[in-house]
Amino acid sequence: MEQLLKQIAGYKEEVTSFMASTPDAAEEFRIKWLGTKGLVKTVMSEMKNVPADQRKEFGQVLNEFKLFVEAKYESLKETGQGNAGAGVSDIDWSLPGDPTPVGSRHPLSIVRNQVVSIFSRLGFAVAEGPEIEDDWHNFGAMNLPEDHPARDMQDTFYINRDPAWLLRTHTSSVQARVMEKQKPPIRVICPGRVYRNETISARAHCFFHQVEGLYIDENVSFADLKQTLYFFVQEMFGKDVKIRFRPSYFPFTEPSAEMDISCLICGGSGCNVCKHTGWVEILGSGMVHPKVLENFNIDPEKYTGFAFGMGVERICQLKYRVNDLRLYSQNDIRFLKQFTGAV
Ligand code: 2NL
Repeated sequence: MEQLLKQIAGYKEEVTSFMASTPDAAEEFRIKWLGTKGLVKTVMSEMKNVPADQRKEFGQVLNEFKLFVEAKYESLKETGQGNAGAGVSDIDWSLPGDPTPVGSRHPLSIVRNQVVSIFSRLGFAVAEGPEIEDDWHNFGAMNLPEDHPARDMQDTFYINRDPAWLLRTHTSSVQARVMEKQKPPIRVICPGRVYRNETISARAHCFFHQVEGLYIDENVSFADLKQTLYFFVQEMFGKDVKIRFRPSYFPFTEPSAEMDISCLICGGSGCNVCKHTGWVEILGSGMVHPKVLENFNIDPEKYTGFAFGMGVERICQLKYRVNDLRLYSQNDIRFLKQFTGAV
């Protein structure tokens, strides 16, 4: 009896200090202690040698020992270790983790940010406005006559419920709102989405993105316009790029001019991108029409201004060789992930 109690105490110590050292340590432990030929069964079988008057007391000791071993086995199974922090599990913690895919900025956002950043270095502030506009801010204030084709249902999206409202066709409506609130000097850049009722194809979409600029102060000249846009082109496309202006017409500017840059692909010698002319068009511009200034009570005798507008898709096409406008709005991950890392 004395002998047996000592043996059980020794077993208890052994069980307590057991630590998993291999992935199947729990199973080895079970076979050694709880298996059909295990040590728990062996000590249990000693019961028959215990004198009858001590059996009750000894039975309790044995039972407690069995529960103790079973508890240890459960904890070995659960943690794979039996002792928190010690031993080994079947997870290899040294393996690298699963890669987390990194998103990328949309190419139009990248280019828009670059344009905004270049003009902000020249002192232009960013202004934004609503995409749903009224006729006055989008057309009337910009000197577009009542019968101008742009006002036609064919070209502009009017709101069905109330055709007094429309989806802005250019961001000039934002500059209109700036001129309404602010007196010269005005120097703003307006990036935003605009809408035109077009059949969608590789070359046309029913919405696109614009950046327009407006600079009004005393003595603002066409030379200022040229130098500002020349600076922009050099920052955007590099120092070797040349510019040229062609006379044009917009109702809101007079005189008006479209600006070309020397072809980035062939450097001016002629290719399909420039249709063998050596030049590609990138923006429209001009001196703000006196009627537009008058619409906002800005005296055209005292103040002059220049304005310009460019399509972000167009700039992006020239920078990144995107040859189908639809790619910008299809969200095809194979297209978008090519811009990973750009800001
Ligand atoms: C183009 C041409 C242009 C403007 C936009 C403008 C704005 C005000 C007054 C006068 Cl508030 N003009 N904007 C002027 C000339 C051209 O855009 O081809 N855009 C994509």
